[in-house]
Amino acid sequence: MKFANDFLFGAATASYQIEGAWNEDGKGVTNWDEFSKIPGKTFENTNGDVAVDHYHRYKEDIALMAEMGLESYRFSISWARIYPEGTGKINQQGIDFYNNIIDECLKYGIVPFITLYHWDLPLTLEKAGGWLNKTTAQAFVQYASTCFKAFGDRVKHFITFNETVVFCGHGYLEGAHPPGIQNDPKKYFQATHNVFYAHALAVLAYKELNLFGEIGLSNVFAPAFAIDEQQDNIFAANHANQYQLNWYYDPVLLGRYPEYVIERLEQQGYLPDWTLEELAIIKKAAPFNDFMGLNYYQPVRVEKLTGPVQSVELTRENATGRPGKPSFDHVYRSVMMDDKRYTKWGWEISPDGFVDGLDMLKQQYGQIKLYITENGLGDEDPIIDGDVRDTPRIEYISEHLSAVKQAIQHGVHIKGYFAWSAIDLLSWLNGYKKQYGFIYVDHNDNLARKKKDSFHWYHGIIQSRGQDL
Ligand code: BGP
Repeated sequence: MKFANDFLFGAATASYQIEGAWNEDGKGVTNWDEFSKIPGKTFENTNGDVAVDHYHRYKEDIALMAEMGLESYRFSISWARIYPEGTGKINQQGIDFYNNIIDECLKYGIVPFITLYHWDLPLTLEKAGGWLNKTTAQAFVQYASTCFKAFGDRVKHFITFNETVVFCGHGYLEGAHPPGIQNDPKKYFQATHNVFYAHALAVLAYKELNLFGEIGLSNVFAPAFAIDEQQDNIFAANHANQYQLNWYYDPVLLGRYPEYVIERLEQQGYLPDWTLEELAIIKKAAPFNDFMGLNYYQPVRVEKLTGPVQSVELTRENATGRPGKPSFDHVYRSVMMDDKRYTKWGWEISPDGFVDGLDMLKQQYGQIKLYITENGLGDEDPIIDGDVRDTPRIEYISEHLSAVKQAIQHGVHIKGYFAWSAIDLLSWLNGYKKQYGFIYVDHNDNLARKKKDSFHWYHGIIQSRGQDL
């Protein structure tokens, strides 16, 4: 089977991880500009001040993407370039920058796929309460509408938010992302609700403009599976899916929150403060949401917790993907299993979990339109005689594209695949050591770009529309 001609082969990046130029051309300061400079927060105290300098090298980077045959490029807009203070006055230089990126993509026939929020929040808004403050939702709609009007003539695919579970979870439970708060479930659930509300408002605002494009949201896709057939563990997996999956998919796709979670949050006193009007907006927007973006890296293997819970020290590793932590409510924990494969950072490699998860999603939500908006291998790539030999990445993407193929054959409606990432970039907490790109960036040689083995391989896959996978 070949992938259909309208299936998009793409790759993704995010503003903070790639652009640099953190204080240039009128850009405001963001939560990440501040947070990454607190000693010990990131690996080797790396930050995005320069990142891989895409801000100045975007022409070279997009030319390479075109050479690779990329059909679509998913990138994010830094809110603080458009509104340095989050709201108020627009910074024209920010609009110009993204217009240049879009036009450069279109020059090569690359479809621009825009994420509006990939975690870099203008610091002024963070200081005013960030996602706990409902005015942030209003500010987001203003910012989003400005982007729709400025770019919507040429951009036909908008993602409102990237991975709500991550920036809220890391922000209010693990304290690993800004605002760095630990163990505060009440705040965590409140922030998620404010984000769903902002998403719904943005969807409605977009549809009012009649721009004839599509809008959706990108969620983490980490389906939970029980480690064995035991009833307790099966219960734990269902519980995990309710909190980690349905809580994030239901409001966007169905316009309501899962009853199972609501009941428990009510008992525990963690129910967000929401108004009937906000719930009505979420409901109204759901039918207008055009697609769901899935960021799949790994499934979760879960085990029911019994007896007293041993507290696990939060490390950068287990806060960012390595299994081992108990859930916030101490119902289950994620585990590593002897018969599974893992990356150097302890993330499970499971194309089968991908197919099973996609089948489960179809069962629950029907044939909704999906894009795989992230998938890829974080690795330390070997350089042999000057060439970047990233064979494990080729294997990883090959296996996962085959999984996508299988799912399509099962009737799952997937319209595109975006590898993470187009080019090596800054990993939020893991610096430059953890690489994901098809294009290597040499930090010892003025950030020179170099094509990896996977660059040529992906080119071939796109050319043949994945026929040989
Ligand atoms: C996703 C984020 C990306 C990217 C990726 C890899 O959660 O959307 O921005 O960072 O994960 O994560 P990491 O860099 O931690 O390996």
